[in-house]
Amino acid sequence: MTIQLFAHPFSSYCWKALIALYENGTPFDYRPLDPDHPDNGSEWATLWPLRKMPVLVDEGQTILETSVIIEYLDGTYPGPARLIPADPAAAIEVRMLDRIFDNYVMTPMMKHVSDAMRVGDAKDPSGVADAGVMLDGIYAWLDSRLAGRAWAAGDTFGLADCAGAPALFYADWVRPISAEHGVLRDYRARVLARPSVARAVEEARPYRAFFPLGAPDRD
Ligand SMILES: N[C@@H](CCC(=O)N[C@@H](CS)C(=O)NCC(=O)O)C(=O)O
Repeated sequence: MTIQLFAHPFSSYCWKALIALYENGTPFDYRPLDPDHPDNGSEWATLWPLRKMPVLVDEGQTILETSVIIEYLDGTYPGPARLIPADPAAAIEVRMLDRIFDNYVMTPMMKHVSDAMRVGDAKDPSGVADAGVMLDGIYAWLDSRLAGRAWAAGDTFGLADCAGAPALFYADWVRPISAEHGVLRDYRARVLARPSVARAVEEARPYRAFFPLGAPDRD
């Protein structure tokens, strides 16, 4: 049975799983979550009532949460790109950076995006201000942590980069990484040029008009 991924090409967390699949050329059945495929949406809502995407289904198992999806792919369908190192000490850095990108880049980036879709009293300016402070703080930390590294956790592309690529792609749109954080800016450019990531960027391009803050004319 082929792996099925319920996803949308513009979703940052869907990119994270897609990049892992593309890295190893892992065959899968893309189940788009869009108005043209209402059956996919109904099945997805049954699989994961919280309606978070992506969701991976394989061999009767439903795998939720992108970090776990990538652990699953790496363990069950290993390819030339090992996304989590076998060495436990190296794996700690990879997993730590993965959590940092999700919690402290993706989350405050999404706060900006979700607030832009709210109207009137539902808006949360102080929450957005806090999210901006978090992004500034994590940009500075990452700029120092990534110094001298080709990829987020060292010399090898892996899980942390699958998380870092979409998080930094969109975070730089909502709160540009300043020139003083040259290491981080260079890492973002490098990771966006990786073929698996470039493919996700291209697949998302037709949806940019829907970016609620206005997509910048770059990338
Ligand atoms: N922690 C989850 C986050 C998934 C997530 O928040 N996905 C977003 C799309 S980028 C989503 O489904 N948003 C819809 C919503 O929150 O209603 C993961 O790693 O899979």
